[in-house]
Amino acid sequence: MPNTKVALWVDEMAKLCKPDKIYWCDGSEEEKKRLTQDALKTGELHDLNQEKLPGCYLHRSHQNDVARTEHLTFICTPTKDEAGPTNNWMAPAEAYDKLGKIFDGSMKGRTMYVIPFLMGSWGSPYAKIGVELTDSLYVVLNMRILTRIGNRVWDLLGDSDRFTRCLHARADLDLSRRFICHFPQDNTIWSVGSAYGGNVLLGKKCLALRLASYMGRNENWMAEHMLILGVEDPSGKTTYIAAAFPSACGKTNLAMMVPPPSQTGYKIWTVGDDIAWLHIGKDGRLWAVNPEAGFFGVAPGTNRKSNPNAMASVEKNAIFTNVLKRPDGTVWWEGMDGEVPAEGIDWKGEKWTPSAGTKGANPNSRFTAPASQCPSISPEWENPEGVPISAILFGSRRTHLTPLIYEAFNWQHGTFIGASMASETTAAAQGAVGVLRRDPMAMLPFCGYNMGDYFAHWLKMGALIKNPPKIFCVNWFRQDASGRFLWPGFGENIRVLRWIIERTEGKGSAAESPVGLLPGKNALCLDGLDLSAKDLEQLLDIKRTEWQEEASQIEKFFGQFGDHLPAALGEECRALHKRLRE
Ligand code: GTP
Ligand code: SPV
Ligand code: MN
Repeated sequence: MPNTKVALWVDEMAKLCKPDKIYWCDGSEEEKKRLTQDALKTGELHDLNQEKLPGCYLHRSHQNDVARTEHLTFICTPTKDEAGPTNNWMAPAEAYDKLGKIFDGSMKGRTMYVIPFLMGSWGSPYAKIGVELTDSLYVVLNMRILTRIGNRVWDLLGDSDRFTRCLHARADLDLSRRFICHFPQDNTIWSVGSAYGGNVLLGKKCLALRLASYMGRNENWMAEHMLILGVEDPSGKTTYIAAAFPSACGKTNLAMMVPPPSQTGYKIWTVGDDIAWLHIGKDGRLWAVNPEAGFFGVAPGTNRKSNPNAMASVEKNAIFTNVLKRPDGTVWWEGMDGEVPAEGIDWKGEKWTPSAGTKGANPNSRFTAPASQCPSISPEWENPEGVPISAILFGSRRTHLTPLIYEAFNWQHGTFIGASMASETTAAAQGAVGVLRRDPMAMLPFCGYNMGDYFAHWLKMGALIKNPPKIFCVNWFRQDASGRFLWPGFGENIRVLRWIIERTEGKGSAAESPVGLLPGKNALCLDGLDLSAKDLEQLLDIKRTEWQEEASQIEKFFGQFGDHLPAALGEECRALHKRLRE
């Protein structure tokens, strides 16, 4: 049973939102069936072919509400300085007042659902409790998949008030009245005016990254936008890697990758595909847990060849958001296997044919699926202590400049590489696509405090960890002059992971370059791969003049952090400049 602190808060929020009814979710299977039927009635879910896709449903969001809205996302700390130059900031009192007016009466005629949820596995010392209040059944049904919900959470909470207070209302979905506000000091999140993904599934980006990064800073751990995977080698040894790539830049794909037949004996185990909480374990090393229980993955481009494990994960009990519905009640998106359907109902709910010249599925259409359904899910994925991390990867989408793979000289240099990352923007957030922007550690939209202090926290963690993981930078997206990807990517990325693992074992040859350590001659296993010598050369090429420009851009980017920028990062930037001139 919820304790009095929960009851008082729910009561207070209900007085504000004025729902007709309050419903306390218990997490049972019977409840899931009932709420699914309710969502079919309200139109929040559409039925699919239950024979071909058992337990699967389709959701269409409002057309102005198809991705995270970063310009409407705020960190509400007492001072602007605490939020830092890369976050939008609003004073807490102003935010409570402004959003309070929008929440006021927003649930009239509706039901407020109370969702007790856990981020992290049952029994994990690192798990965190949240309670989300929402008037969206879509949110309830997604949170059931992405987090661990139900009465067990009340038992875990006991009479404590250590839970994140998450309030969400769809309100009128008007962009001018949409706000996603975080109050780190109050352990509170208020989100209004949206009903899509990361804006409203408050356990995910809002709690597990923005608030958790703030908690981690105070408690010596890290919350990162990282996948976690294990690579099993032919001898049966498994090495764990965590990797930060910006949104829609390949985390889910890498986490579930299937090595090609030529790489016999290698297998990838999926621990997580989006978020990692990293703690110093009893042995002093860095360990990672996945706080989520499911995937909210990008649909377009997912097919049996690029990601068979994701395809298998969504065969049942999945929610599809903004994909195309075929006449036979199955789903389709651009880049799926097989023929393009001759007709269907597109993500907007309109009749569609290939000749329409529009997309059948929204570019940021997604699937929500339980992680337990993934064939490559690691036997360790719910281990309360997590898995020990041997390497950290930073990856971004850069058609030019950054090589396929290079290694940092040490933790401080690796922190610099992460802090200076840039990537071309994707459809995962509202706004222009393909524009290069700095996205430190893939955390630009998700850091809950001043990013300069966040860099300092990274440096501090490096000093606290015994044998810190080696840090690498990867880029699957480099193109030649004609716009062709130089690297085949997907399953073939195992070849890069093999070199990375060798390096963590003190093996594998490396050649020094001004930006970091590149694979030595023949150090990458390219057996059975149709890659020309010229393409390989381009993939690992460091163009000094372009890198000098890059170093200047980094310096400029760092400048905005003022006193908050750790001196070590300024030094790394100067050292890069110097190495490039030599
Ligand atoms: P979020 O869920 O938004 O955080 O994204 P994610 O990082 O999990 O992205 P995801 O794995 O879904 O990547 C989606 C996009 O990256 C698709 O367009 C893929 O085709 C593309 N992609 C993934 N891996 C590769 C690769 O190795 N090479 C190339 N060229 N594209 C890739
Ligand atoms: C991302 O944008 O990085 C996602 C999807 O993982 S969302 O949950 O909408 O933030
Ligand atoms: Mn993500």
